[in-house]
Amino acid sequence: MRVLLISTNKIRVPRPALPIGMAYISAALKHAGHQVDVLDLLWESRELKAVREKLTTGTYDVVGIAVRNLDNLTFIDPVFFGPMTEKIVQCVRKYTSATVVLGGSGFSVEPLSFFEYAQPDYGIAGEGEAGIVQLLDYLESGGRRESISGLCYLDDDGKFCQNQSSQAFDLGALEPDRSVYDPRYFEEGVSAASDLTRDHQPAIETLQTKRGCKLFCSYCIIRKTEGKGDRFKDTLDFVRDAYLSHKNWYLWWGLGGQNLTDRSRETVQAVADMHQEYEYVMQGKPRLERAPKPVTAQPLKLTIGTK
Ligand code: B12
Ligand code: SF4
Repeated sequence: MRVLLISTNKIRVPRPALPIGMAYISAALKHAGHQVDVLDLLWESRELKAVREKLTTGTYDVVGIAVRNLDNLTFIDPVFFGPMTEKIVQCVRKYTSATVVLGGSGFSVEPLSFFEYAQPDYGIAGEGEAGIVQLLDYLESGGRRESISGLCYLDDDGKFCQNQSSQAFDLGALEPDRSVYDPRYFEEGVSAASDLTRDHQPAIETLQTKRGCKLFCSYCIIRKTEGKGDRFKDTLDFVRDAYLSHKNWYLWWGLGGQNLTDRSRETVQAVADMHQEYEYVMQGKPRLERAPKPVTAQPLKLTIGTK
């Protein structure tokens, strides 16, 4: 099927976040044989005009809308992103007969409320790789909606339903489709200056070492976005991923306060073993700094070769 993925994230403070969720969805769709086109609204000053132009110049069976943030979580200047998503859904309906699917961490935090607000055909709550492919299979060939991972939909009586997310996706099975990243993300000056930022900073490449968490901190949303329990990426799969993304050689560690677990330490050690520059990471610093020297393929190839 022909799929358009739209990233709606416009936040440039403290810096723009690469649309890694969309990159994983794109990879899963392409892997399943679908055609994928993307529109990243970060680069568009007139969002609806950009959506309309995309919809009228291409033909799409499905439009997937990635909602990373529901709001900006900023007390002094709160912004809710629901209205823009709703308008995009309406725009898709006006110009095409494509099926509209919402997904993303923002959507997953409040699937019912956001579904009611934006009124898509479907939503996928939680990680989306399995669900989006199963949904397209269903749209093409029929079957049971009840078995689609994380699917949100209205049943025949108009009642909202949300399927369990299967959490069966193997993080090592797929690299994110980095072709969806606009090169402008990596230019200085792409972030917006604010009280929070001292200077302009380019985006940071995000690499996932695991999904989910085995802990249950009451305030945390990870169960909704990634699921319960730790699912680690194999160390060498991570190293390969790190190599593929090495042009922007930053790693975030302990994202959003997530624990540096023993297994994650093993992963960092694998990277550190390859590059002396990273030794200090094991001394407990929270973040890897930009490598002083470019990463070369040779040691990585050797390490991956020992798997
Ligand atoms: C890492 C992270 C950050 C890092 C980002 C670093 C970077 N280089 O990207 C930092 C610390 C900078 C950050 C900042 C912010 N973050 Co943040 N962040 C996260 C975190 C921990 C992981 C996000 C991530 O990368 N996940 C990995 C990808 C692969 O997963 P994903 O995006 O969820 O995508 C999957 C699914 O959602 C789905 N999916 C995604 N898109 C689509 C599209 C379709 C069509 C479908 C079907 C499915 C689908 O499938 C994907 C693959 O499985 C989440 C919490 C969490 N664990 O989810 C919060 C989270 C996303 N952040 C949040 C927020 C609010 C922010 C800030 C606004 C906070 C602030 N005031 O500064 C900023 C905004 C930054 C920006 N420019 O957008 C909220 C969003 C919810 C909300 N309330 O709006 C979250 C959920 C945390 C929370 N407290 O609730 N963040
Ligand atoms: S990710 Fe962090 S905050 Fe969330 S449950 Fe796990 S340990 Fe707690």
